[in-house]
Amino acid sequence: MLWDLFCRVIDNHGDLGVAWRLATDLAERGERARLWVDDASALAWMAPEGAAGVEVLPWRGEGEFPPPGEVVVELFGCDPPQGFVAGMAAAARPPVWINLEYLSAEDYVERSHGLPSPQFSGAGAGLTKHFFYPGFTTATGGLLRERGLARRRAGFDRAAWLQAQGTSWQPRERVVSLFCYRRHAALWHWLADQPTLLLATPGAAQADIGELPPSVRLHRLPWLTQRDYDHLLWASDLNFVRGEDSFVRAQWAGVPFVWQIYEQYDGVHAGKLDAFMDRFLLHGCDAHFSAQVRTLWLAWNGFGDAPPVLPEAAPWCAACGRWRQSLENQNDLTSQLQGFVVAKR
Ligand code: TRH
Repeated sequence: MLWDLFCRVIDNHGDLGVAWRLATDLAERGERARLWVDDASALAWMAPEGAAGVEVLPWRGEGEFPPPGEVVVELFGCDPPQGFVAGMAAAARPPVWINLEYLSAEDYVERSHGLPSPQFSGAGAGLTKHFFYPGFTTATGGLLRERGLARRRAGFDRAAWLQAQGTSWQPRERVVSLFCYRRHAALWHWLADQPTLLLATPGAAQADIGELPPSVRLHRLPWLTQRDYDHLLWASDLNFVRGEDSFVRAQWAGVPFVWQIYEQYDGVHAGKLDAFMDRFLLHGCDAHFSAQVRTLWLAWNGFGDAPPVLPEAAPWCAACGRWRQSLENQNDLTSQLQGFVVAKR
């Protein structure tokens, strides 16, 4: 099938990051994807070589559009152009129209996933849009997880990859990756307890470094391709991630991670953060460990006091492994999307 994906870049890189990941996953499964995006500039580093089966097209307001494919996915309620929607309404067999929503662990996701939204006005009057919610339970649309991911991860050579990035890894050194909106002042203190190679991504992670503890070696990374960003997560013992896509990829990496949530002006991100911690810490974690993780994550997001130390590595690794396993037992998002489309057609 031909899938038209629409993406509007609001800020940061998650909108395009998710869109690109979905487009390439569809293409790898034999579908064809047209990715309409208003600002594709980040693809120059995220995916400089493009991908077979994915065509990237500029979305510049209204204008002439080709007839739609069999499926239209608007990411994060970005409203495809009216001219394109008119083409959908005029098609002999209108495409299946999906609004792929933001990821959340909150309960409403299960209730809202798959709901229809009949269109009563505008160019799409008479059509029905469907809400598709990614999520962490079987009653949601699941998470993006391309085929062969676990196999690639298992064959990954950390020392060789780090060397190729222009750094080296010394035995017994803890490797930490850092991708964030802002750093907490306590980070250097947390990392001071053992030899650490700190791999900082561009932006806030690298800004105003100041004085590092003697135990920390800093390596500044350039923007990596999306594939290499995964390698960074696999090479690390602890990942600081943010937003939506890097947060999911850290869960597939299966090692301890700290999430910085995208801040919303009305403060609703606090509830979203809590909802995820509640689910994650349910999986066989004892009270002491759960409290340690919760305090750390809250502090990293600007809520509450900083803990004096990081949680112990062993229970943290075990919790992340269990969590990954529970997610791997669920159907991935692209498979679910394909099934949903077939059922609606
Ligand atoms: O950039 P983000 O903060 O994106 C955010 C969130 O998605 C948020 O929910 C959304 O509302 C906002 O954008 C508009 O973080 P995220 O989601 O992790 O996206 C980053 C993408 O960049 C992800 O696909 C990974 C990719 N990436 C690379 O490819 N190379 C890199 O070197 C780095 C650091 C990231």
